[in-house]
Amino acid sequence: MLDKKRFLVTSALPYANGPLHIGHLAGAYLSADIFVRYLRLMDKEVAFICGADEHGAAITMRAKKEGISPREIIDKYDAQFRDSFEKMRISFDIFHRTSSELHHRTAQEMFMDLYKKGEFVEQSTAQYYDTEAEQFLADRYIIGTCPKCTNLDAYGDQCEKCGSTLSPDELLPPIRSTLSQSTPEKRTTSHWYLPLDKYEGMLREYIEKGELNGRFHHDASAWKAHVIGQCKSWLDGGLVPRAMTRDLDWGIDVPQELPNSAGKKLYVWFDAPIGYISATKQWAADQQKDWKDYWQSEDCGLIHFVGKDNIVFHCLIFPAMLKAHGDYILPVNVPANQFLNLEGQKISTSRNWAVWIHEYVASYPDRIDELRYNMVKNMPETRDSEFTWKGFQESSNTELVNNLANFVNRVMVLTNKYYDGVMPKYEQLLTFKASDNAEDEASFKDELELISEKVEEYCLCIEKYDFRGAMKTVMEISSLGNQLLQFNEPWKLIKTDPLIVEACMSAAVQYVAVLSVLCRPFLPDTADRMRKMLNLEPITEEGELKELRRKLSVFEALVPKTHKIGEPEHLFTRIPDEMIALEMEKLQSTLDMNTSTNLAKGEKTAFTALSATATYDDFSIIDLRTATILAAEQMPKSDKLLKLTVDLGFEQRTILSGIAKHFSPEEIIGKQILVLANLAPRKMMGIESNGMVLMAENAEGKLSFVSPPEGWMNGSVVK
Ligand code: B3M
Ligand code: ZN
Repeated sequence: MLDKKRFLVTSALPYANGPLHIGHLAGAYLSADIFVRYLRLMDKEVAFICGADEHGAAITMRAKKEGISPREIIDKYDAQFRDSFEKMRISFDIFHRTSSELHHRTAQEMFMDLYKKGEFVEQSTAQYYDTEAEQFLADRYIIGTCPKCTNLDAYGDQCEKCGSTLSPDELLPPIRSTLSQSTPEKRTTSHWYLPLDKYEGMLREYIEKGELNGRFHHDASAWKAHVIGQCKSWLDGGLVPRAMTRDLDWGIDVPQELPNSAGKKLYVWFDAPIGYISATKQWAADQQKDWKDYWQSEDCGLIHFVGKDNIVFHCLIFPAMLKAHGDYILPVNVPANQFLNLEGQKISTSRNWAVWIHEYVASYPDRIDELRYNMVKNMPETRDSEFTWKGFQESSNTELVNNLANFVNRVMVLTNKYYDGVMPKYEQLLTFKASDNAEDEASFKDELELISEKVEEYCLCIEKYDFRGAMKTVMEISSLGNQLLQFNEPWKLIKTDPLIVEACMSAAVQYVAVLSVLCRPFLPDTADRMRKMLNLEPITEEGELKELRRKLSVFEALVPKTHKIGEPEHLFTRIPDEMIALEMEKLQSTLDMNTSTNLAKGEKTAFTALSATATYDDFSIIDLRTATILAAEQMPKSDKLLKLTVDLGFEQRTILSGIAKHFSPEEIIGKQILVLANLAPRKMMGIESNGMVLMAENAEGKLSFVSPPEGWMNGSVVK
């Protein structure tokens, strides 16, 4: 796999229209970072490229919503991205911006090159036009029904429910404009189209066989099945010409020398992937390198890390653009990830259902590796996966604290105690047999061989983009280390069999040295701290893994004889229950807020669009009842939740409600309320909540109970 001299690794350019969340991280950034750090450890030349995607309707929509200019929006999020990525230790070689002059020029040049080669077809078509807002509608501004999953709120470019990439003409009615909520009409406009149909044969060969111009290009069997599957289904559906320009006022101008270019901008999906090229140009200029060694040389392997909603752009459309140009290499792999869900629901920016990276790094600056570890554990490598705070706590505490940190700490403590921190003789390790007669008893040399095998397994996993698998082998090595200590019990043998202890501890220190290298791509801070404890050179990611493998293969000591290690410290501390409770509470108040916002739509229609249409059947499964609050108390350790005892007429229930900031327990006892009575039970902070209290929220965020008239019988059906 690593048969290229150089690698150009990209992570999807995030839209500068909102903060990053854990789904982004698990999808395209952490995976790429792990891979790139691995390449560097294997002594490969690599450029790790990213930047902010600062054009397109996503930006203008956000600016409109916040009442500020697109420029202010992109500056705000560009700065936030840089900070979040740096704190999460995502090691880009450059994080660039598509608003930069260099990028505008690069994208326009690419457009002109294709234009001059006659690669575009100019076509007049009827497109959606909002007569109230008096403008053509960007794909994002058009909402209609998804042809694939019947979601009524699919965007003209994508359905967020099923992840399908769409074009506005595929949307089924009812269609509406998000600018005015009116039904748009079709008007004629002319644009430059890239005839993707022309590239269908080439793309099919490229995707299905890994061939280009009839020659081997890459190992198609190394691509993820879901990536190939999505591409095939697009190809099978037949490719059609796709417009590479738009009628917009925010974006990169279509080069003015072209006729009819006034008011036209480059399509954001034309310009964004070129952002990888312009970023590389900037980086190469800064480093005195030649960007063409990366983009226009067969010695270079181009790899795009993206989320699943970006697959077709990177596997079909961008390759068609690059091929149309002719001078560029095509990706050798696009190891896209699927979606990460959060606590049983899809992550959603608009519903604030997310763990936001900028919040996490601010709240838990010393727990970066815990998040990285959990992201890897839950990485949606081949199918959608799920992040839960409980799971986060559990795996941090059992795997990082009990296994990894515990092993490293024991080795450090014992080595310091028995040998004053000076490495026991490595030779003991190679010749010593724990027992002379028991054949099945492994020598310490065998232990080292086993570790060697694990290291090879780790490399194979990473090269297959199986990062979960690689992380697992790291934890297995740590478990083996713990078993080694447990089995040999140096604390018992130190008096009677000092030679066994010497060999055992020597092996254990080697394990820690191995772990310090293997942890580096996943847990960079932790790796640094292990090196410090071992009193070894910090890892600079210049071939250390290659060197480690060489040493292991010839049984060379990883920590030299007579080397004195440093002081023990704890690599990880336990995640306390309070942290989990706090985070769950945050999510709960989002849930409450969303529910009350939906119910208070009457107050908010001036600001918020109505939710998707509910059918009669949708409504009929909702069971709303009148009820009375019998008792209320503040939940311990929570400033948001009240624990209510509610009389529903036919039974009493416990309901946890996130209203503590709005009401004191005393003032609401005796209140008559409406309850969503058939809501699935939900356990929070150890207590099961059975139902939800309905609240109306006004435009200022103030809450009010929704109550039946006084004296109304509890348990009455609301319909
Ligand atoms: N900004 C879409 C996204 O953030 C888009 C990726 C561009 S990669 C060239 O999902
Ligand atoms: Zn859909």
